Formats: sequence, structure tokens, C-alpha cells
Amino acid sequence: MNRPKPLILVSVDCQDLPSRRGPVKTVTLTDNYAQAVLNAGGIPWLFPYSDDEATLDQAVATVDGLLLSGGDFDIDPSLFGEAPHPNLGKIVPERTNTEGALLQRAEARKIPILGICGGMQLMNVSRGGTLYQDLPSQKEAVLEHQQAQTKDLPGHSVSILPDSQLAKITGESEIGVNSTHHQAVKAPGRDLIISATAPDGVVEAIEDPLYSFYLGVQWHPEAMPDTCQKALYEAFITACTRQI
Ligand SMILES: [Mn+2]
Repeated sequence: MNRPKPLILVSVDCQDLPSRRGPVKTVTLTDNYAQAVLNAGGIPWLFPYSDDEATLDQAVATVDGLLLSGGDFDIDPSLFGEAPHPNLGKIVPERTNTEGALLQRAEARKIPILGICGGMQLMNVSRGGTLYQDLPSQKEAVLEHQQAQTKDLPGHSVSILPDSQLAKITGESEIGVNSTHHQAVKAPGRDLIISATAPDGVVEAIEDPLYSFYLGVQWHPEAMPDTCQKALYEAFITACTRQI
């Protein structure tokens, strides 16, 4: 008999897509997230926005892992006690509220959690951490973190903290990563360690050593072909398999 595959709740974007009868609100997810979960041996479950407590409870109780995807949004700075910066991008309260509620429940169950880009930023904020609302205008001497080239190519390198979960997963002390963000972690939240930084000091990964798998990365491993990036999703799915 085949080994059962873990079920992974994947958070989504929601966009107005054109149709012949006008714009239609549509749940969206870049397919490479779903493919990365499938390729690593998991079953992705795309979960829409909801504020129904019982639904959120049951949804998280049902799954073996939580993947907070990135997307076309910024985190609301009121969540970390700041007024909006003029260069703050679009905030999507429905999305952020849904993901925050899912995250809270996933943390309570201590199931594996992987956060990508904006997903990582939300993990930090939910632990009381803060963000740069707009890196270029709020931090001096930053590299280009919104690369012009496609996401399969690295935009900058990151140094990985020795003995961190990320170091164990990748087996490397430095890797190339893509970079398509203008926000970033400023102060890390409760119990979180910074496990990767860019050459300019920008935080690129956070983790909670008290969890079996709690990792946020600022880049998009699902968009890169490198073996060490695939290893990230494989480690996540392996950890989720232990929940079954
Ligand atoms: Mn970056």
C-alpha cells in the first residue's frame, strides 16, 4: 500500500479577473506553489477567505501542514502599531485576517508551517515582530530586492545561520535566492531566530526552534529549479507526513 500523503492547507490570493460580463472575483494561486507541494509528495488544498471560526477550526484540525503563500499584498502596519508609510502597497484585510486566524490555529496544534514572502512577514507580525513597510525608503544602503530578472534566477545571496533548520535542510552556508519584495522583517517576533540574511543585512528567513517545523523565507523557493530550494519543500512535506 502506498504511504498516505499529507494534506496541506495553502492560502491564496483573490483577484478581479476579466470576463465577458465584467470583472469576476477569483481565487488565485501561482501554480508553482501547488506543483512544489505535489512534487514533494503532499496534497495541496487551496483555502479561500473566511472569518467563520468553526470553519477555520475544522479546516486546520483536518490538515497536516500550513503553507502561507506570498501574493499581491502588503501587511497592514496597524498590526504592528504603525501608521501607513506613503509607499505602503495594497493591503488585503480579508486575506491577512484569514491567514492570521489559520496561523494561530496551526501554531496551537504545532503542525508544520512554511511561510513564503508575505506569508513569512505575517508569521513575524503575528508574534509581535515588526516590518519595514518599504525597504528602499526606510533602510539605508539596501540592495535591489525587487529583481528585474525572472524568479527562476537568483537576485542576491543569503548567508545561512549554522545549525539552523535552514542550514540542515539546504546543507549550505550560503545560497542564491530570488527577491521580489519591498517589505521585510525589521524586529523578529517572540521566540523567532533569524536564520538567513542578505549581504545588506535584510532578514531573509526566520524560524522557531521550539517547533518541529516553523520556517519563513523571504524568497520563492517554489520558483527556483535548484536542488537546495526543492529540499525546502521536501523537508516541509516530510515534517507534515509525521502528522498523519
Ligand atoms: Mn531579498
